[in-house]
Order: sequence, then C-alpha cells, then structure tokens
Amino acid sequence: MMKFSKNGIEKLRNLIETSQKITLITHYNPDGDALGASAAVFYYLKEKGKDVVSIIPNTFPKNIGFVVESIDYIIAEKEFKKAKNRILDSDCLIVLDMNANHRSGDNLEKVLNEANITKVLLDHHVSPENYDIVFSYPQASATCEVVYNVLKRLDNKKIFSYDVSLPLYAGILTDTGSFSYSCDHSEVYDVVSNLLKAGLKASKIHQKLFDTYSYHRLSLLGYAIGKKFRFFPEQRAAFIYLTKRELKRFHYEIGDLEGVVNYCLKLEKVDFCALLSEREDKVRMSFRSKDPSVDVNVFARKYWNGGGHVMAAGGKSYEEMDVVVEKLTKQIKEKNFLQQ
Ligand SMILES: [Mn+2]
Repeated sequence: MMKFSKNGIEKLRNLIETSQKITLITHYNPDGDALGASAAVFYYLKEKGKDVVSIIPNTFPKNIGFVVESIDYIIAEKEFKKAKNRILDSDCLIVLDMNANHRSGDNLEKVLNEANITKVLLDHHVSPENYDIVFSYPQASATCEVVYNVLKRLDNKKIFSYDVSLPLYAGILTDTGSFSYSCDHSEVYDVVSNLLKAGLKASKIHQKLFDTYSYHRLSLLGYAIGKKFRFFPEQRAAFIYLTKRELKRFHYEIGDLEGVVNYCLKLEKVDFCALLSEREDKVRMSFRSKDPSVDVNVFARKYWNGGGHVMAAGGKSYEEMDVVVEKLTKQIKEKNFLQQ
C-alpha cells in the first residue's frame, strides 16, 4: 500500500552515513506518536554510533513520558537557546510527525527555517511542506508505522532492538486509539507483529499508557460528559466545552483531556464531534469524525485555523469561549462540516 522509493531510501542511507551530529524534532504538544517516533529514531541512530539529540517543543503528558525517559532530549520551551544551538550545529535534521515547520511552535519555526542543513521528513499528515528527503504517507496509521517501514528498508531487516521497537509500538497504539481507527490496512498488523517479536509485552504497554488516570482526571471526564456536553441528534453532531476555571477546579494537568473528544463519537447518532478547551490565550479545538465523508481536516482549515487528518484534526480560536460555542453551534446547525 505504501510505496517507498529506492532512491529516497538510498539518499537517506547516505545522509545518515555521512552525518555524525543528527537532531530530531517533532510537533508542539507532542503525543505518543511524536514521542514514539522520536525515541525510536533516537535509539536506531544511537545504535549506529551517532551523536543524536531529540528536540521536544514543550512538555508532554505524564503517561507517555516513559517512552522518552532514557533518550537525550531538550525541551525547547525550557531551554530554547540550547535547542536552537543544537539545531544550527547539526549535520542534518529529521522531522517527525509534523508536516510543516510551524507545527513545532513559533520560535522553533524560525530556527528551522534558517537552519541551512538537510532536512528529512517522516510523517503521515496531509500536504507536507517541502523538505529535502520526504517520506509522507497520510494513509499510514501513525508516523511510527512510517518510521518502521523506512528503518526496515534502510537495514534490510524486520526485527529491531527492544529500545527501537517499544516506542514504535506505543506510537501506533496511541495514534490508532488502541487499534480502533486508521488501522484498516493489514500491513500495520505485520508491523506490530514484528515489533512484538523484539520481546515487548503488549498488555503491560497498554496499561502503562492508558490505565494511569488520576482521581481528578476521571472526575473531570465525568463532569465533561455529564454537564458540558451538547448533542445535536438531527445533525449527528456533538461537542464538549470546558473553560479555564473548570479545568482548574479539576486540577488539570497536561494530558488530562487526551481522548475526551472520542467519547462524543461513542454515541451511535454522532458522526462529527468537537472538544473545546480554554487555555491561557485561546480556545483549543479538537475535531473527530466517524466517517471519511465528514472531513474534519477541511472543516478545521476552513473555519478554525487548523488542520490534521480526515477523521481527526485540531484548530484554535482567540475569541471568548461563549463566542466560540455560539459559532460552532451555528456551524453545526447549518451542517457546515458537511459542506466542503
Ligand atoms: Mn501521528
């Protein structure tokens, strides 16, 4: 299903051979796939004796932290100068799980734009920007699936070390909602089968990733569904909205809203849904769809300064929460999410 050009693989192999200092970068608000891809490529290159550092734009949810706990990384939001110098000082850059430089945040975007080094893209988002070597597969379940396929071709082998395999598995698991979406192609199961052969314990990894709620997080979920849920049966749509004050009341920590948007899709009579959460200076929006005919990537791009995938996308607004709620309600009533 995914075609990997021999020429591209050859170019990447040469680049890795001739580079010593290699830097990895991923998107702002990194998720399991972003961190998984970063950790897997880190270990792969480390095993080849390279000087590798992973740049992570900002902090990440606690539950996926174990994936990167033993790699060398710089959190750019905490140590921006260090991150910048590292990038500018590298022989090449590998860009993971993002399709454009601005996805790593405003400050890093400038550094990436000015860094005059070879840039490699490994990703699964639509419409990638121009990079020197590109492996972009929107039909892949996760960037980690793309990474596996590239490494497999680079080294002509199917089974990698435990260190490389574990983060790839974690990335695919999180980006498919534990194999519930973006996983209709049989190839992805060949990939995870080969990953498990490295000795991973799939059930333990699942527990570590998903059964780690704090009491407050579960209470917030109950409140969100019980009190802040809007359902539009006629339009087959729903959304949840949470203000800053509410998040504070439930001792919000990064990652606590992970997956909350998907609860709306559990309704049989919902094809489109959204989660609105108020942050310091904006309202963050996540969109989900149950059917490819409802393209939330297009919807997020057109109306909410965002984008992503056909069935999962993000957006943002700098207006007040009640204004955003009103606008989205109007869009739902007019079925704008269908009018592409
Ligand atoms: Mn991803």
